[in-house]
Amino acid sequence: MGNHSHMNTRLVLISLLLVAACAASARADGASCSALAKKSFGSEVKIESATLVPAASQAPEHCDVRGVIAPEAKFAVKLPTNWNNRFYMVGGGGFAGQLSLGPMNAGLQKGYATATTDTGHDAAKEPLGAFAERRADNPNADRKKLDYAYLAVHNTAALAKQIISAYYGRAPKYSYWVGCSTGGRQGLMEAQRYPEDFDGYVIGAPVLKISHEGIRGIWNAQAVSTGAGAVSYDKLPVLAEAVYKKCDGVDGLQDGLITDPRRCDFDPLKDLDRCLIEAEGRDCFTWAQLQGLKKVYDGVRNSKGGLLYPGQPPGAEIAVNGRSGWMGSIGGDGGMGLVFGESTMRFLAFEPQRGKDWNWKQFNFDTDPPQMAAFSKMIDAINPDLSKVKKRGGKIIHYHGWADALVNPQMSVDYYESALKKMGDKQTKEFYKLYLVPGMFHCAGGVGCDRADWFTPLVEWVEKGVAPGALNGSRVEKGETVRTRPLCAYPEIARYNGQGDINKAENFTCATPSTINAASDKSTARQPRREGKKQK
Ligand SMILES: [Ca+2]
Repeated sequence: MGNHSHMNTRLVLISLLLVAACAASARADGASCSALAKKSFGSEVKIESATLVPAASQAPEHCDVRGVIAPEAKFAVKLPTNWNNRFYMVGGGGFAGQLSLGPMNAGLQKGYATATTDTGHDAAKEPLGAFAERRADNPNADRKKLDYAYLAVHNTAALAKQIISAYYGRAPKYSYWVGCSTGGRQGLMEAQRYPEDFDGYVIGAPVLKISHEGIRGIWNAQAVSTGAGAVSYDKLPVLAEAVYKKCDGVDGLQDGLITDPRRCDFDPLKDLDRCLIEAEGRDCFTWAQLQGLKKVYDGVRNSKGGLLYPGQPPGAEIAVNGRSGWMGSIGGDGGMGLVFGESTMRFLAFEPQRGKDWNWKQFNFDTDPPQMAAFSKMIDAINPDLSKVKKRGGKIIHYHGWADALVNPQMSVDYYESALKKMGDKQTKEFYKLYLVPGMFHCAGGVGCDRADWFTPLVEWVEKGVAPGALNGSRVEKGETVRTRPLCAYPEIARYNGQGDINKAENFTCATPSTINAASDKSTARQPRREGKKQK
């Protein structure tokens, strides 16, 4: 320190500026990028490559860092040369198992340092839940299950921040999570288990109770994908027409949208035409089909009538460009709802594992769900206590399409309600808002105003304290905006002002609806109806 005492302040300043200038220029030349590959980030981390990628249409110039966190969690961290001092991490989908490289570009283009993880396994080698299967050639099965449940996301977020600090010489000022579906669950899990990781979260259509999503996929398949109750996809237009005939106008406006499906008591036994003879006709359903559909809307129940999972809200049956919201999820061959459910039960849900020879027809709705408690505790993002997020100034924007047939939007409503109850209504809404989008399918698509910028309002909220009110939803068909509508923070809904173009947001106001007996309340309290002999 003796030498320094002889330096005058001016010299110190000049040398500091020189150091800063060198650091800035070194960043762009690729040397400091490739140097990351030689840097140690702990014994668990192996950096496989660090490459400076020139600017292209998808992304600006950035340092692309790839590697593995032991045992098998691959990651990518991308560091733009012109950094905005912020971190942006993207989530995965389904059983994950791959890097979400495409979604990183949205952040990268705005100057965010970004990260993604495959959550500890490679879906190309181990599809669906096979990564968790205990086999001689899969020694890390248990750890891979934990990594998929939550750990790999946290470890990757922590590592990404270390890499960011090493590269830029400073930590990110703000950190954001953006994900939908499994990515939504991952973000909620972070908020619940590791609230220190992020300042803001965009949580889309989260598979927050993934254990029970599996149960419901099997339930729906047993109801309408097999046996006498099977409903083929070509019957969905008839179903959709009946649903919208009954439910569209309940909100007071015939606009092709069901504002709140909980307010429409659609009942297949009353609202669909039964075939006169027990042979299926084009526009009618057999008694067995009606009963199967009733089960889908009523929800998953055990033999005593206890509700295990809420029923599908009406509205997702409708088709866009010939594709019904139910296709790939409910009806037909059971789609992903069934495939995911069965794989979950084979390899993740039970101890001991049921294994690859188990099939979905064997699921027992009385004895199996209680045996899934340990799995649920590990993987479901259902802890309503987010007070640590609030305490550190964190903010959450959560959205879900009301016409989502793959992940039931009622789960988002139930979780949000549980958070309001746990932390207080006003206190919760100060940092956490839920937006339900009428007519929107899983994450996007459908008949509603599904185009919305969820991220910019989140940043405004986190960094400037500007709380989001109604957000701007729009519907685009063939490149043209054909409808705009305010997306309202729950429990508010968009109400028509009574005059003006129903396709223009300006003619709607967010308003608090009168209290309803929510479908979930109703169904938890209600005993199953006796599905008797005669049709009403
Ligand atoms: Ca309507």
